[in-house]
Amino acid sequence: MLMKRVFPVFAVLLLLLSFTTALAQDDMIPVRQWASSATASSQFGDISWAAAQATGAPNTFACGDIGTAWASATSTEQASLTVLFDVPVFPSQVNIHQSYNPGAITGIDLIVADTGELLEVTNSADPGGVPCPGVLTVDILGDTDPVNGVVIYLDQSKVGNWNEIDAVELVGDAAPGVEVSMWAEYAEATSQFSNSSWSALQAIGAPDTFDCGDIGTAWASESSTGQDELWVYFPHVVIPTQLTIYETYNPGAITAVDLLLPDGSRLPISKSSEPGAPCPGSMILDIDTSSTAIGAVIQLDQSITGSWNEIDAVQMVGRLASDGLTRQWASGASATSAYGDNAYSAMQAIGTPNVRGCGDSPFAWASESSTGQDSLTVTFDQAVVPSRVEIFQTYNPGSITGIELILADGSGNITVTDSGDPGNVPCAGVLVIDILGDVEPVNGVVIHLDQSSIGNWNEIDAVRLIGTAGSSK
Ligand SMILES: [Ca+2]
Ligand SMILES: [Ca+2]
Ligand SMILES: [Ca+2]
Repeated sequence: MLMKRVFPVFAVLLLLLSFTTALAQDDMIPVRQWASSATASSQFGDISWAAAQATGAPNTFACGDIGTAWASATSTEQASLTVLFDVPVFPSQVNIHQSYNPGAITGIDLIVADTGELLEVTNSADPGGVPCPGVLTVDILGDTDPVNGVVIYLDQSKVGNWNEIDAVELVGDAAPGVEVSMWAEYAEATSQFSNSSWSALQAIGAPDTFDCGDIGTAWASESSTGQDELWVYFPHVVIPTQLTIYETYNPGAITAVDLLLPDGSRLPISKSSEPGAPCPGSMILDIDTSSTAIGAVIQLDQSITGSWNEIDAVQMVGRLASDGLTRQWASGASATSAYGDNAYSAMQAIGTPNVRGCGDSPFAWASESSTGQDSLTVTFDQAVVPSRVEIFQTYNPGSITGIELILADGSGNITVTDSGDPGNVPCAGVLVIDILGDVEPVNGVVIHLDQSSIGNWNEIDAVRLIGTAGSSK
């Protein structure tokens, strides 16, 4: 990763406000989260249109009968979709992203984390008029116990066709110290066997490799006997208590595991060499630390096993904490041009990284012309006093000429001086722009590119904004 420090130019206004909100956050930690697991009364397929297609950030950016959203078995049935979340919260809002025939939702229940009790949310039926694709927002009024799930009820006879659901977001406040169990949300590795099967991103999310074998839904390094590292990142900062590594081929090569701390440093976990595990099997590390963590680095020496030690998934359990920073992936996007309306559209820069290596991918934004001057604008749900912008590039990095920050109060943009790509970001790789100095709260970034300088598409897979909460939510 490249650390680029830049010195933006602007006035100082926000010190007092950011200080006040930092104090208020000592009590509760604001959390926005996408569903991490899902089940349904029925589903159209085991992979496409399965309930699991409603987990994670939105990834269906056109209105249509598209398999990256959940659909019930038949088109006009009464159905329910149950989604669960990593962090129990005092809820304030549920956002239901629909990608086909909105209008069938008759109401929602919330699931109480401790008891599993269902709480009916009154007046939560779709009132009509939600665009497609579009979001049904249900504001939760009144106090509840912490909840970690939502049940969505549909009567599709109302719309006469499938009402497909792409993603569900739960917004609320969490108590510090509450136990969180979570899967990696993105991953990178010192090498990967290919840009699709066996890529590092095959190690994110819940396990999806259920047999012992050389199977492409797990990460594998380039060389079968190589020394490699797999870096995994989680969606929430915790004081970790346990790390579980799901191995699906030749366990035995893990020589050490480090925690990744929020400041980017590494902290070794004691007794983290591989004792050997069944295959498929779990290597479970109990962790005793007072440090906060947001990721882990798994080190392997496959000369020990003489063959690939493949890793399917990594889970971290811990107590929710906050280092005062809010980390957000883009939730909205537009561009001066795009190569496609869905594939390659600006929307493909929303959410967590989902391009599995360096290459021309429809899951990243690409401009219409391979040599054009273009800009990509991404927006975020929460305004923050920015400390860092990370631009995940998956094809021909090098053409970014600079960025602007969009002020949350609508008063304009701030040009970040000297924020162009210095030309040594790897592919795939991240351009990191540290924002120094005091800035008013921002909720968007404009990225300018001049692709004539490289003569090919500079594709952007994802954008993350890191900062301190700069306004009340
Ligand atoms: Ca989806
Ligand atoms: Ca996997
Ligand atoms: Ca993407």
